[in-house]
Amino acid sequence: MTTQVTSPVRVRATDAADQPERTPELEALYRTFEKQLLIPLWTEIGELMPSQPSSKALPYLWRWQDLLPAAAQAGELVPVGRGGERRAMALANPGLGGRPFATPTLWAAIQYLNPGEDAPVHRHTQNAFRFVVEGEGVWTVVNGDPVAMRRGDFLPQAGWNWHGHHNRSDRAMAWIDGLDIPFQHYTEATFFEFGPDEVETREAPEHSRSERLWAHPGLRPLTHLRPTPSTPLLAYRWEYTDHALSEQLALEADGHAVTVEPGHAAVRYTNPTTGGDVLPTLRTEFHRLAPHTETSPRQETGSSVFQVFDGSGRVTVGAAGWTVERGDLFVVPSWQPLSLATETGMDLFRFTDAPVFERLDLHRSHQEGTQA
Ligand code: GTQ
Ligand code: FE2
Repeated sequence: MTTQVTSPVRVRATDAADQPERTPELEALYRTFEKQLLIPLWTEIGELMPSQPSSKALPYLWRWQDLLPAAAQAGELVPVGRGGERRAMALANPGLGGRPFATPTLWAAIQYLNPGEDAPVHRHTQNAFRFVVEGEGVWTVVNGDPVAMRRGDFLPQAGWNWHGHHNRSDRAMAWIDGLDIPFQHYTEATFFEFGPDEVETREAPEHSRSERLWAHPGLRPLTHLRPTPSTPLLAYRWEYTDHALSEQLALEADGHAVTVEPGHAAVRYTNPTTGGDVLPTLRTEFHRLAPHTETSPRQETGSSVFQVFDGSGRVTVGAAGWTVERGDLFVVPSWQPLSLATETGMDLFRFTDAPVFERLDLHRSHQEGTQA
């Protein structure tokens, strides 16, 4: 008995320039290539080496008013516990073949925890953060340090730290998770470990130990002078982000050129030990548009996910466009021009894979009307 092994390799039919004539002899050669698992460059080059980035990911919008009820329904039907680990529902970009990936490198999910529930302790090499668009009552416990989560807070959590979440309130809470799961998946270099099933919940302090040590601008503990690749600060509180942005716009109104462009204030969350990005693979920022502001189109290599935190506006990504409001999430694929416009004013949280691209010298950006 013989087993028929079909080669997974196909020489692509292409209408690219400079292809040899498809004679019977050439077709036979291509079948020989396929049997030997060979693919010629000349049929692939257009796809593999395009003149500029052409992302498979599509611009796409998920509305909070649809996400939240679906997450709440999962809260009724799906227990959270060991094995499944998290009641998290990932945004699956329609261009990425049904994988739970928002972009080729970024994971974005809505996570939901009922009153009294624990998301069990684990650790993984994937870098993560939480961002809270509404609600409170969950403490995320990172290496035994309980960190309260409230609206507007940004909570980074570097790879390989133990973490679990506990809802100590009498109301369910939802938030978004951002991770580098897709990027790390391609690296085939990831590790994962289970910790205790229950989250340590004796303490529920207003401020985590990490904030008590690190949340003092410009002040570095003399016991911690060595730079670390990820931020040691586990919570960036809304009151500081809000104040930094309103002060930028106030300074602009006083005639100081401190904004990214007129009416557009922005801050980046940084690692206080380096001044660089909070996590080795993830960049996170917060943008505030004053009322009646329109940004000029900007394109960048690498991809982004945005969440509207407040206000409303109009988003244009390449050929796509949406009217957006609080909680809505949208994806900007590599090199697609993005512009934002608002009448009421709009606050947006953003995360990107830029640190990876910068470190590999693959980062490029272009903004209309500038040289940068
Ligand atoms: O909360 O620890 O959305 O490990 C995906 C993987 C959340 C988490 C996610 C995770 C977590
Ligand atoms: Fe996790």
